[in-house]
Amino acid sequence: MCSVCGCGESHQHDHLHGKAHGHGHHQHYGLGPAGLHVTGMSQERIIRLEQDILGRNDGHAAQNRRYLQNHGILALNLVSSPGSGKTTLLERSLRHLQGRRPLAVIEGDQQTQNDAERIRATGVQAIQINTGKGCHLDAHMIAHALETLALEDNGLLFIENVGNLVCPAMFDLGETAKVVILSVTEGEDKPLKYPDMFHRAGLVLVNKIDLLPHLQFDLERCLGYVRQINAQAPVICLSATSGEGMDQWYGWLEQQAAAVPGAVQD
Ligand SMILES: Nc1nc2c(ncn2[C@@H]2O[C@H](COP(=O)(O)OP(=O)(O)OP(=O)(O)O)[C@@H](O)[C@H]2O)c(=O)[nH]1
Ligand SMILES: [Mg+2]
Repeated sequence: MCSVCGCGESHQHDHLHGKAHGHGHHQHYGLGPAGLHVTGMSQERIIRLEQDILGRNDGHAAQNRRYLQNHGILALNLVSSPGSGKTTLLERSLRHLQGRRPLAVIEGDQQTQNDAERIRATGVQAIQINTGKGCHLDAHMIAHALETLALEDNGLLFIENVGNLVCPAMFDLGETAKVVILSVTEGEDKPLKYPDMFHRAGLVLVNKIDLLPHLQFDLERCLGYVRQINAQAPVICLSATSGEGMDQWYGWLEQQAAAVPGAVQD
């Protein structure tokens, strides 16, 4: 009996060294201490590298968090797979929020400035960060963007992360909360397939509900899967194009903004 994964085999050794083991047609490479496999690298070395990279990132994230707190800024990190509707949601939200508080957006994509241009068209300032081959924003990138933005005190900062449900989960940016967006065209089981991301959500938005009549998407089943991974995060179902459910999202934003202590006066 393997004490690591609890199956009837005797392959603890494989887990400890990060090798896959198979039950029939299933091979799992994530059962070692590092939780992942890199060919030619020991589990211990992967862990050391990860601690080094994430440790540096966390240092920058702590500095960002201090800066944002000192300026009374609510910062939300929007994460999802590509095309779930992050920018569409932001365009509509920014038009609604304009004039209520200072606003700014940091856009993350591997290439193009498309999303920053879409945001600027609403009249809100936006910085585009292109990550090249990188698959996520990190806290150091955000620190530079914060310097350039110089968002006014007590403002609201949206960070649209690179569309990817995996890597952005690992990198704290110093944000107040992660907002995970799942659109109904992606299938109900995404919370189970990408649990790290859903586990870290402060809020889950289920977008594109206007499409439900055209899809075989079991909303209740999806909400059950979200609960299974994260029982605390509130869930709001909405459509960024039809506007249904947007009032609940604005209500959540108001609540979060009210909970941020005001800027520190010097
Ligand atoms: N029907 C419907 N379509 C939507 C909704 N929200 C976004 N879309 C469409 O989904 C597509 C992708 O939207 P984007 O806002 O660019 O998605 P994104 O998450 O910002 O995409 P990336 O930045 O590339 O990851 C566009 O064609 C949008 O018009 C929605 O609520 N309903
Ligand atoms: Mg986008």
